Amino acid sequence: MEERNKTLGEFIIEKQEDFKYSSGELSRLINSIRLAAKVVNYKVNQAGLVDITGAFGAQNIQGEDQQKLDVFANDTFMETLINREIVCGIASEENDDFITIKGKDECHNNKYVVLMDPLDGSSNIDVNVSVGTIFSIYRRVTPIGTPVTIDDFLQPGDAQVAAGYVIYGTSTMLVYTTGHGVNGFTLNPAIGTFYLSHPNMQFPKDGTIYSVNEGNYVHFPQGVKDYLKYCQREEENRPYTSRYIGSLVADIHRNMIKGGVYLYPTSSKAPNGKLRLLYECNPMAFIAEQAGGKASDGFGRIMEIKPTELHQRVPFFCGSYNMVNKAEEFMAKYV
Ligand code: AHM
Ligand code: MG
Repeated sequence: MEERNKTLGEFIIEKQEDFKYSSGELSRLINSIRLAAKVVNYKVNQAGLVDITGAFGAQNIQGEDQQKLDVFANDTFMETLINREIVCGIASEENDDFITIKGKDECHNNKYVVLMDPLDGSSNIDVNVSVGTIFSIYRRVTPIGTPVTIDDFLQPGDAQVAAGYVIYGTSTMLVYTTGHGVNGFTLNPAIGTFYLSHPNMQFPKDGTIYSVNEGNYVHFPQGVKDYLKYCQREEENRPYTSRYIGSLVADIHRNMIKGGVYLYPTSSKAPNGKLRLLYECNPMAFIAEQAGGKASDGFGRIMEIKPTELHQRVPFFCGSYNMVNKAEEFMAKYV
């Protein structure tokens, strides 16, 4: 028989013993995410055919206009996780507050909470550019059998049990880690199955790509300005190449494969940066570190930050290890 790649389902079963708490709950949870990802993928692919592009007509908690697909993706992930009674709580970038899920017999007996950005990069939807879903999974810290509280969600990234993203790109991939490396699975749309296509993904230690919204240059801190000038200087393997899609998932995914650094620093317009610690930065940081890369707020590890609020923003420097180090060196000059 011709050998074929493992499916994601097969991989999850095989790896179950790697999971810290191997009751199978985490495996079922990742399976639910896989299912929701396929539903969202189907919808994303219909953009242009049915009326799903454009604004929904409401704003989220951060005052950003919600897109129809933002709302669809949020509902799909929420419904899937709620219906399968697989988690005890969910927090989403699109919702003001976390929700509590009572689960089987209304006993609050599930162990995990999920934090997610259901459709990241939504400004790209209408122009047929890659978007993504980002998720982060923690074990609850409050006792089983009680409703979740905010403490279950405000955990540092280091406490993550699993994290990952789905990229709806030229092909659709699900990439995730449970703290044992990073693996990527590509969806075969004809049969609706994810196959292991990128085993043990690794950030090259060095790279030649920098990804930043350079339109904000004048608003950046001096350390970032100096680092960008360093990237552009004609020396050694520089100038680097500038590549910025404006979809975090796609920019990080490319840089993980090719070698590069992604920056969303503070600016005079956004004094805490733009990206959300819990929904975007922590899961991407977990992936980056598990793939041999690095994630920082410019001065220290993202995953050591103790969150104080659900929708907290943080500056984000993420990518090839040596490149993030170099950016930090420039930042340190202005402390
Ligand atoms: P979103 O969650 O509202 O989609 O915003 C996050 C996105 C990231 O995917 C992307 O890297 C960044 O915002 C782009 O922001 P900007 O347009 O300011 O460069
Ligand atoms: Mg986002």
